[in-house]
Amino acid sequence: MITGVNLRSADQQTRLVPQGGLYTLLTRDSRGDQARVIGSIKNVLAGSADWPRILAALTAQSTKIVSLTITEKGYCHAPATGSLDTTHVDIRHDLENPSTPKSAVGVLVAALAKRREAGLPPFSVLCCDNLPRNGRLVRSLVRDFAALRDDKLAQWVEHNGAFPSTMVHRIVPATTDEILHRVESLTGLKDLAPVAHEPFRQWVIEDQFVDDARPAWDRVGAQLVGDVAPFESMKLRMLNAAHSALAYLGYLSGHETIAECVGDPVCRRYVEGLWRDEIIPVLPPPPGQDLVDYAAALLARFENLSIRHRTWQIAMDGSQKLPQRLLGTARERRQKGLPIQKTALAIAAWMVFVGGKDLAGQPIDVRDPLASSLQHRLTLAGTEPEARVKALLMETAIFGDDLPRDGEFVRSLLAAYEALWRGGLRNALAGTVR
Ligand code: CS2
Repeated sequence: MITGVNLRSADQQTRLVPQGGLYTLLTRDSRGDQARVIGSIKNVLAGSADWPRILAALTAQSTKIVSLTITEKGYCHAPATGSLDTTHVDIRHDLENPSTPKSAVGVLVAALAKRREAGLPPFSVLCCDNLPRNGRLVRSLVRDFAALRDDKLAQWVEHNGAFPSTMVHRIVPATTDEILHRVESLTGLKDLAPVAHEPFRQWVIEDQFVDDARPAWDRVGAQLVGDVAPFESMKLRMLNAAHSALAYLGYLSGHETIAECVGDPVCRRYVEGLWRDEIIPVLPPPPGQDLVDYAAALLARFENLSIRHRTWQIAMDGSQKLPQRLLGTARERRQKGLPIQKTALAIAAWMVFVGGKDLAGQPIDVRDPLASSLQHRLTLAGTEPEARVKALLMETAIFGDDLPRDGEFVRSLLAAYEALWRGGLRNALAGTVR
């Protein structure tokens, strides 16, 4: 039995509960759309109003797994280092009010503490977000938060808990009215919570659960492996890196969707070059995987016109995404003395984007947990490209301590930013694929 929980908003609960938890999956590609009703969710709880019932569900003996899909920013960590952000307003709240937590980490720790008191084993925590070594990351966040409350609790979690890493891979754009109408016309049913997605799917899971308790996911296509890391780096540095690069460069080019970006020959050649020249040469593939084939398959998936995946949607929360998607590649290339021109152009496009105005001076709706800090740095920096780039590089939660001190990294970024700012986007893109 699956209980859905949303800590932030009651929106999904309002949609799903009257439907008995049923929702439609809409698989879309050039062959057409296919609808299938899913009946796995039995209940949906939301926000602080439901907290007693959320806690009861989390501390039930029958609860074996708590999976998390809360996006990168839901973890309240510093993206560059992975450490718990103890200055985060929700974490501060939860440390002061441990029995009525707001953050996911605070909720997990409150429930684990109760399970320990009740003599129950912990649940396994299954992180399904796009973060590097996501299980290990959540383990350390939970342990560090627990240690701020009670050392014994932290040790108990460390010894008894399980935090398998996972890699979830399927392109799923946000639901729009067009999707609601399409589902209704296909099924004759008014579904307020459908999910549209591409046909491709991949779920790689580290097989490490408390008391080995997990559903037989391997029987329905999941890959249960000893080490997820190579799969996850490949996905983050190939698919997600290309997504973010195209999101910023595409948005600034006036492209609304990823399919439009790869339909534009200049953007397409840029992303092919980014994979071929900069990412693949420093990425060890999982056993048996050819990265050139992988890139070709990604490009074909990006071309899917029925998946209207907006550049603006992917551009959101860049501060939480850049480190694992683009900066890891940049760092490794710099350590090897290799050029980073194309990677730098994507980072520079992010720098323009978070400035809140496109290259024609039109306002951009920037959504990012660090937006106000970034904006403040830019306001102090003024209008000169060099000052703006250097100001943004001071955001160590994104760039760490090392990259801002790497002269060649800074020079490459400056060159890319200037190329965008002074020469315009088309010239800058064309300049990297010559
Ligand atoms: C995207 C991802 O929104 C984004 O940042 O890059 O959601 C991407 O579609 C998924 O990771 C694909 O599995």
